[in-house]
Amino acid sequence: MNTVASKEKSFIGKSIQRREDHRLLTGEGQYLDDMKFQNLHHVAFFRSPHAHAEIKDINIEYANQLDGVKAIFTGEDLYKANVDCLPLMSQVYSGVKERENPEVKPQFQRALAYERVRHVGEAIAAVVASSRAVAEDALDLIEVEYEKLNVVVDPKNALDKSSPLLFEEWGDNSAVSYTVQAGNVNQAIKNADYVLKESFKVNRQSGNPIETRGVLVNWDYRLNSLSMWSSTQMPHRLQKFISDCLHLPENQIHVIVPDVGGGFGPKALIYPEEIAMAYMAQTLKIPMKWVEDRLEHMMSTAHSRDQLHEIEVGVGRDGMILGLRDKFLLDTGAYNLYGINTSYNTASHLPGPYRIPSYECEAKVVATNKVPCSQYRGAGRPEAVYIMDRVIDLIARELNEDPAEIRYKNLIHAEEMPYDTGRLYKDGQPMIYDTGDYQDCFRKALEEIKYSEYKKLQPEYWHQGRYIGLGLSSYIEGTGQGPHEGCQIIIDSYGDIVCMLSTASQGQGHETTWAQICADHLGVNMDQVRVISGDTNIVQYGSGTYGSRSAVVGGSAISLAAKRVSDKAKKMASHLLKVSEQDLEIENGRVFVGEIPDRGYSYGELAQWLQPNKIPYGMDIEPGLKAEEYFLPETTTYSNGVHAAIVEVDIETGFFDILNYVVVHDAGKIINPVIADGQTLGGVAQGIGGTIYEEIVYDEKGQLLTGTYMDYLLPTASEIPNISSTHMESPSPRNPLGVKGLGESGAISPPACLSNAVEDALQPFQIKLNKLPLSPQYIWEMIHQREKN
Ligand code: MCN
Repeated sequence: MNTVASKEKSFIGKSIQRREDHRLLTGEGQYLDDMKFQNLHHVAFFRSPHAHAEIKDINIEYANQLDGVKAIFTGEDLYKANVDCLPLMSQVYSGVKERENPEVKPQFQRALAYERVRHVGEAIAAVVASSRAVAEDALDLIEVEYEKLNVVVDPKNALDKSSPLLFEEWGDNSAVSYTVQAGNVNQAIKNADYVLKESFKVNRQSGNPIETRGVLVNWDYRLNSLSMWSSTQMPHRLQKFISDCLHLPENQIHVIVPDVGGGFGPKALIYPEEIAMAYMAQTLKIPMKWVEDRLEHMMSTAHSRDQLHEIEVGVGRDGMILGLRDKFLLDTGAYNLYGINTSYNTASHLPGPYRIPSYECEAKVVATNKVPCSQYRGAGRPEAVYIMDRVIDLIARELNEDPAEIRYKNLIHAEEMPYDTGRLYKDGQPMIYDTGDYQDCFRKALEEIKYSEYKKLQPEYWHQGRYIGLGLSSYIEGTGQGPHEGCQIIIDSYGDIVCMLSTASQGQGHETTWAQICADHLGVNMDQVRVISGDTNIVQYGSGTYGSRSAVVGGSAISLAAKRVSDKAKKMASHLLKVSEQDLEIENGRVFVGEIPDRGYSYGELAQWLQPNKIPYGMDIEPGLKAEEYFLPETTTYSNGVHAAIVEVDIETGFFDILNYVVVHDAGKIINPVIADGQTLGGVAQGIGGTIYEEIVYDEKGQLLTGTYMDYLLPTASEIPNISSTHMESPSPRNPLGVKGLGESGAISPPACLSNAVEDALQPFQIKLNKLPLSPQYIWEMIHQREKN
């Protein structure tokens, strides 16, 4: 691949191999655990064995006497030191506040639990020692006296008057509640020819990046400031949280994100351990490290999904949906970390790409004695799409129609774009889909999966005793929302270009795609651009890599910063060449007079002229060929897509194989198709895992039963079929690049698509699969229950 820019050539849109991969695949990655420090100490956390208990007493005397133990901190120490509770992650934006006025209870999560523990695995104390082994040995010597409290585990009981309360201050276990409304759903259902009522359950899942969470902290005596390396998805948010909890100025906190082995959403939260580590480093002023082990990951890193839905849908005789009412419970566990965020993603995305004139969704987020439950790739959207696309199949079944027909006729038409859904997005802005041809995308997916051919063959398969089925699912995804991300570009006198971003990468290929955008906008060779990101000292403000937003928000910030740098280069060149800036062009890293290419300067030469001692006398220009710019999207961009799968079910065992999996999606202008493919395939693989294998299970006492990979099943490569991915491109007018996000999209449709496929295969048994995961046991039981009746 030629990586030299010219007028005709653009890097954006080309399948350029990920430049970071060689480093990462040959052991040259720099992950948190690779970092070396003199006098490095190690931390282990003492965690609650109970789901709900009062802490009566903590005895650290014996643990403190162990050789190698430097210090032990308890919740009481931090409480007395005035370390504040972690703030809520997201605010309720004004539009939503005025229209839906959600009730959001305050957040009381502490860096180390004080007086009360509310889930198994909650950190109570931290040991700082010469090695992790010593720190863990010391944990065994800590004695805690508890008074056990009643627990609430089942979200269905959480709001009962008789349920124990997690926070007396709240008065009940409702963390968040609100209703999203558009149109008159009562009337729509009254007028309908058919009314469908169904319940659905979405399983609780865990994120499971290869690299677990980790934190390394050091106190810098010279700068009198704290440095923290964290595998977080949100360096600037982490900086602000530490500042808020410890009352330490933001300028005295430097957060750096090294290479990260996956985040997938759970690392887009700020955790108690990060705050505790910051406090301990500030107190002891020595470097120390904590890397979560896998059991800790399962019992202390946020879970996700875990929703129960009750829907009522009114449908006309022609199969058109007239109104849909949904009531759902999201089990947020012991602490509601992200306010309305995940539940609102579900509530606002549920109607998806379908035209639903009347819609009402009552969301209740309830607290239980489990690990906090927040976001994981898709963050509330896979749940929404699962409900909606199951509903479409169930309507088709009720009317004895083809699900593809019902889906197609209910899809929003291209001529209706921009399409106002009548709802608000969580940013408080009207939810108006920007661009996309949903029906065309759908037709393309039917073509790719050979729908008509399959339809003809299916009866024959049944005749042969084979249970083969096809499932479809169509989604939209709100991507690229604010707040700002920033980019700073600096070109030095060698012409070396550094493109610095406020976002951090966890494996999304940012080093490559940011270089593509930067090179195109500066008119340079891509290899000249070095990309640095995830460091609060290089760009002052930023939010993080989540919500498939980095390409839209960070990418656009690059284009703005590059424009300012090239404008500045032109200004300098125009002064030196004594021509107007309008007569100058930029190509291959040179600014030159359009008609006389030999008359010009390279970026490096211009950067030399922009050094403080070289700027021509009297010229009104700041030193340095550099710029820092921030981009704030006016509102969200909406990606869309269709998944189609063919499965074969073994009715003796309940297992099923995925014979074919097709994705057709539209994320606006694609920066790098091969990276977009990788993102899609990775997302689908995680979606398949969450649909078939993965489920976090608790017993009635709130004990985690799935703390290891013997109990919590993850798919391996052999369970993932070949997945084809086709891009359609409807550029968004809402950002300078025309892009929409795609990092989560692959994970959004598999639950719906595979459930529909398995149910289709099992048509002869007339069963309904309204629960996830689609484990062999569940499928087998459903078949056999049917056979018994
Ligand atoms: N891209 C593109 N063309 C577009 C949009 C995006 O080529 N039209 C490229 C981007 O330049 C970027 C990648 O695709 O390299 C993903 O971009 P984007 O959709 O903006 O998503 P983010 O970069 O913000 O990444 C977040 C998203 C989320 S929310 C989760 S969860 C997730 C995901 O990305 N976690 C991941 N993908 C992941 N991939 C890896 N390897 N590891 C994770 O933890």
